[in-house]
Amino acid sequence: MFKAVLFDLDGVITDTAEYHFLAWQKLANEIGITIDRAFNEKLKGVSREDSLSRILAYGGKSDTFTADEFAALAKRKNDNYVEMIQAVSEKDVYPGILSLLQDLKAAGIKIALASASKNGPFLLAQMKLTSYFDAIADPAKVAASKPAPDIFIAAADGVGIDVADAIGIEDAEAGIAAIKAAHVLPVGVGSPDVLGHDIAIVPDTRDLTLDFLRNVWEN
Ligand code: B16
Ligand code: MG
Repeated sequence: MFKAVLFDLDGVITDTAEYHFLAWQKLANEIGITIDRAFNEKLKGVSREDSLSRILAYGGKSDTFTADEFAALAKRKNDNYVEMIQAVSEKDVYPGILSLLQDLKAAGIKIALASASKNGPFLLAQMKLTSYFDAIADPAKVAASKPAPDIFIAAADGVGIDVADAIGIEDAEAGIAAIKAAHVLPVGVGSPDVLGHDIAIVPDTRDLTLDFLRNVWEN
């Protein structure tokens, strides 16, 4: 039986992707780049700095800004995003997630956060979920962001469980790649066309039950 579940945040626990999109779109507009929701798919699970690099490359402005200006742009996006997420509350937890966390706790299975977001601890607190988490991996402390395995390895380490005894849950292509590279068992939320046909996938977080995870583990 698995001993830990390593959760992605954005797209698995709640839908902060829309706020990320709106904040990036505002910043991109300010520097003369137009992004749409289709492009935003490529930013899911990707760190703040890597997201900005992708936006600048998309707009043909990779060499336009100095390192200081780049940092200021990333900060401007985050300030705007942080303002938006002040409104996040318990109501924003995706269906099925609270009962899964409760069932995992009751079963003695460790729970860790493996989010690329530096705002992860704040969001868990807003949703009143902090007490369910035995560890929150710090994305500022890992060498490489998703699709590298680092954040999932850090999350497993945080709860003292071997990666071979853990399940990772993700909604993004970069995140599933990170889980696989960490040698954690992946479970996807979304579509097999995006996440791959070789892993267990649920279309909706309502399907993420302890029984479902047990079945995935045993098969
Ligand atoms: P922040 P996840 C990721 O969260 C988001 O999907 C991605 O869009 C964002 O750029 C990244 O966190 C960094 O977030 O700017 O708040 O540090 O899916 O890994 O939970
Ligand atoms: Mg995600």
